[in-house]
Amino acid sequence: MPFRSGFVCILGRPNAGKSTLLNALVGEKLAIISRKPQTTRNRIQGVVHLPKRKGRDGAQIVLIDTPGVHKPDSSLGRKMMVEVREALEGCDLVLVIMDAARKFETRDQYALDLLKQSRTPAFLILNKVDLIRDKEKLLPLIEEYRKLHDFREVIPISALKRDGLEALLKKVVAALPAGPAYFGEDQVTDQPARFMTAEIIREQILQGTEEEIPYATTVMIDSFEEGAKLTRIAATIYCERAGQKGILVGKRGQMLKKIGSAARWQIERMVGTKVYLELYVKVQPGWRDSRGFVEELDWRRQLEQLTGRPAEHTKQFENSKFAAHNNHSK
Ligand SMILES: Nc1nc2c(ncn2[C@@H]2O[C@H](COP(=O)(O)OP(=O)(O)OP(=O)(O)O)[C@@H](O)[C@H]2O)c(=O)[nH]1
Ligand SMILES: [Mg+2]
Repeated sequence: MPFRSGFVCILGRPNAGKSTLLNALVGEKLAIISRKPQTTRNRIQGVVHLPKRKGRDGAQIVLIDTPGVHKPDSSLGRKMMVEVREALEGCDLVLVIMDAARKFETRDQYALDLLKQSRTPAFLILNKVDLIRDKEKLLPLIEEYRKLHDFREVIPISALKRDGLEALLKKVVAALPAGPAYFGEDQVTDQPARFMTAEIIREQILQGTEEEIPYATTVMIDSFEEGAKLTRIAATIYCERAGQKGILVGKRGQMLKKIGSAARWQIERMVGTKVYLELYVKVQPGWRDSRGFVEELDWRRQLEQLTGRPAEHTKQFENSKFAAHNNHSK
């Protein structure tokens, strides 16, 4: 059998476990996770390398994690939904992730509507089955979903416990066309360290704060200087109101210190050097509703500004289908 490859979009409502699945399949933490819905704001690419082994053909799966499908009520939300649509365009297979521990709701229909518009073959992935003691209970749910869409496969998994992932990978590979390896063995994502750093900081905010703050916050990297032994990073956390800034900074700066040191530890593991991290907090009233500000947050756009070249022309996209994929979606 020939080598197989393709682009596989992970689609579903907020909190279904899309990013947990991406990380579990790639085997590295590429996307941040939280208990709060609408954690992921950009599409995130992760490459699963499956070299040829005895009894198995070689394959490469390019997964694209996406923001949770929802009805947007801000510029940020609308941009998130654009990211979902761009990820869907030109992909070979869609993995629709549903939370098996919840009943089907009208809100779940949005993801199915997008799927129907894309006309791409799809698998239904019922996630979080570790929460269901009586697996028989899955059967009526599967029936219900089957009536709503013609899924090629229905696969129950637990992304968190890594249950059912081998079976899932096998079926994904079988559904992909013959094709080349688009990415080198050592490449797992297109996301530069600079932007993963912003996400790591945002994850600490999501985990450490409550109510409006996680949603009203964003992180921008002001400078990122890599040295052989030390990486110097300055980043600004934007929030919408003075009261939020007060909480983010905390008494005598305690909160900001906590966010900084937890993030620094993870950034050091990623870049492989010591990290000097400077954090600032700024109030940017109503940034979520500012189209201009939201556009500036887009790391692909920031990369273009930093390099003076369109993102798809950076080294890692050369000769790849992803470049075509990106051009296509503009
Ligand atoms: N019990 C259980 N929890 C899970 C499983 N997969 C994910 N979770 C939890 O569900 C929550 C949401 O997970 P994420 O991976 O961030 O979900 P997401 O779909 O990427 O969410 P958004 O980015 O907000 O759209 C986290 O608390 C995860 O730990 C699973 O298989 N079992
Ligand atoms: Mg996510």
